[in-house]
Amino acid sequence: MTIRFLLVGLLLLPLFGKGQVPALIPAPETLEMGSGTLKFSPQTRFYSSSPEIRAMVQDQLPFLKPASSASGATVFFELNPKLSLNNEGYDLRISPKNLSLKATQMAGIFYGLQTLRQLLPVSFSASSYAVPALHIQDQPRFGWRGLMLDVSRHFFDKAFVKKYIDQMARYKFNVFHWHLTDDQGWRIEIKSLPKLTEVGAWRVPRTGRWWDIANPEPGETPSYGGFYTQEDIKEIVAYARERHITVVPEIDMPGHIMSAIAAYPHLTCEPAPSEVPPNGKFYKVKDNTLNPCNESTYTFIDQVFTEVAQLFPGPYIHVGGDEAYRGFWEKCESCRQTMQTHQLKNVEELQSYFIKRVEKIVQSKGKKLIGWDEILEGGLAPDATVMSWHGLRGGIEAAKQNHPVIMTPFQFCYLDLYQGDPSAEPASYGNAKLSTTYTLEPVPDSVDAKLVLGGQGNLWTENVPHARHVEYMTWPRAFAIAEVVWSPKKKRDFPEFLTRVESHFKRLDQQEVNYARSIYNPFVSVRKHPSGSLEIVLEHEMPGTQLYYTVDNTIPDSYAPVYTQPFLLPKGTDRVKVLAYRNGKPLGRLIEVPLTDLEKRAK
Ligand code: TNX
Repeated sequence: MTIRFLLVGLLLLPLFGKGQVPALIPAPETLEMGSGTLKFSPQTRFYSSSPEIRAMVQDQLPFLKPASSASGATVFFELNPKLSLNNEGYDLRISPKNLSLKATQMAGIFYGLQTLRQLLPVSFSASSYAVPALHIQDQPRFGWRGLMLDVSRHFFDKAFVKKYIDQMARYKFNVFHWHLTDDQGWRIEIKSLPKLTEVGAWRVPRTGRWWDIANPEPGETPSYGGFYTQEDIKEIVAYARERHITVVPEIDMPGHIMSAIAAYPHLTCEPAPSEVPPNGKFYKVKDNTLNPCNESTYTFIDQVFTEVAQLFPGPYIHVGGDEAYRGFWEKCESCRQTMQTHQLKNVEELQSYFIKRVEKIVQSKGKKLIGWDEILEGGLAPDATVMSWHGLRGGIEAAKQNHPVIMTPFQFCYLDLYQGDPSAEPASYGNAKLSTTYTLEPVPDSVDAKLVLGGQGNLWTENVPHARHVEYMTWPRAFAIAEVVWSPKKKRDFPEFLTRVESHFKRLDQQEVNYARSIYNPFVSVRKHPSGSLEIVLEHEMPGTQLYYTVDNTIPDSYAPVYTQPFLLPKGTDRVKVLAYRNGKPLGRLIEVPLTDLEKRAK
C-alpha cells in the first residue's frame, strides 16, 4: 500500500512539483522555481496603466492582447520606482493564476519581456502554451553590454543591421558599436563632404582569403561597397533605441582612414592620388594617417563630427586611435615644426596631441570621447574612455589613471578569431573558443570595479564577406559575452551554460539566424615532445563526449582508438583524424589535420 502511494506520488511529481529550470541566456541574478504553470491562450489579456508599456508589450509579444481594465486581465506590467533594482532590472512573478512584471524603468520592462519570450516555446505564435511558475529578480552586472560590427571591410545593408540589433536585444545587449569607417570603406554619408561616400565607399570587388587579396588593377572600377544615408542612420538609431540599445558610432583616426584619404588626399602629410584598398597590403607603404599638423585636418574632423553628433543621440563618439603607423609623420616637415612648437618629444606624443585636440572637438559637439587603448600612448586625453583590446592591460593602465574603461580583450572578445579547429573553419588568425570567451572576467583584481563600464564582443570583417557569416561568427560566442556582462560572476558554469546554448540553437533556427556549430567538433593541438616527435592533444568543449581517432588515414568510428591522453604521432603518419561521439552517436564533423599543419601547430 505505502509503496503504491509512493509510486503514484513519484509519477505525479513532475505535474505538481517544482518545474525544470528554464534555459535563459543570460542567466538571471536570482530565479526561484514555483509549482505548476500559467497557461496562455488566445483569451489571455494583459493590463498596464502605461500607454508606453502597452505599446512595448504589443511590439514584443504581438499575440498578447490588452484588456481595458485590470479586472479583465491575468498578466500585469507596472513601473515601480521603489523596487530595489537598478535602472535596467526587473521582477517577474509567475503563478498558475497570473503573471506580473515590474521594473523601475522602461528598460527593465523590456528586459523582463525578453526573459518572458525565452520562457515561451520556440514558436510562440501557437494558440495555447504554458509558462512555468517562478520568481525572477534580475538586473545586469554591467551598464555597458556591447557588440561591435565592422561594416567597412565588408558592407552590410540596413535590413541586416536591424536584424542584428534585434538579435542583440533578445540577449539584453545595450550598446551597438558601429565601426563605420576604415581603410577599406567609408560608410556614413557626411553631407558637407560628399566625396567621403562618392569615392570612399567603393573599392574593387574581391573574393578569397584576406591575406591573398590582390591590389586594384590599373583602370579597374571600384564597384563593391555601399554606405548608409543619413536617413538610414536615423532609422537604425531609432530602431535600436526602441530596443534600449545605444548606438556608438566609430570614426577611426588618425590611422585606418585610407577611404577618406582616397576622397580627400590633402588630409595626409604628402598628398598623393590614392584609392580605397581592397586589402591591407598598403600598410606602411602608403600613408593611411591624417596629418596631425595641418589645421585643415581639424576642420575636416569638425565637419564630420558636427554631422555625426546630430545623427547619434548617445553620449559617445568613438574616435578609434588604433594601429596608426606614424612613420610618415617622422619624415613630415610640418610635423617636425609642430613637435618643436609644442615640445613633443616623439611621434607618440604627437599622436596624443592629436587625440587631445580631437577630444576638444568631440566635446564641443556635446559628446564624450572613446578610443582604443593606443590612445594611452604619449598620454591620455583628459576625459577619454578607453576600450581595451590588447588584453586587459590597456584597461588596467587607464583605470590606474582614473579613466573609465570598457574591456574587450581580443583573446576572449574577438569574434573574428577561430572558434573551432582551424581545419574546419573559414580562414582566421587565432583562437577564441566559446569556452574561452565564457571565462572572461572584465574586472581585474587590481582595478576599481566602478571604472569598468562593461565589456563587448568585436566582429572585424576582413574575412566576413556576407551577413550569414556575420551571424556564424557572432553566435554562440555572443551568448557567452551576454552572460559575462549581465549575470553575476558566481553563476558562471560552462557545462550548464552549454545545455542552455543548445536549447537556444533551436530558437536561432526558428529565427533564421545562422550560428556556428563548432562546439560539436574536436580540437587538435600539437606539442613538440623532447624526443623530437609530435605529441597530439585532442580536446572537446562539450562534456560527456568520447573522441575516436586514427593515424592510419582510415575514417574513425566508435571502434577506433578512444582518446584518453596525449599521444606521440607514430613515424610515417601523414594525418590525424578525429570524430566525437555523444550518447553513442557521432557529434559534429570529422576533423582531419595533415602532417604539414600539425607541424605548424607545434610551433
Ligand atoms: C586590429 S583591434 C584592428 C582591426 C582589425 C583587427 C583584426 C583594433 C582596434 N584594430 O583594424 O580588423 O585587428 O585583424
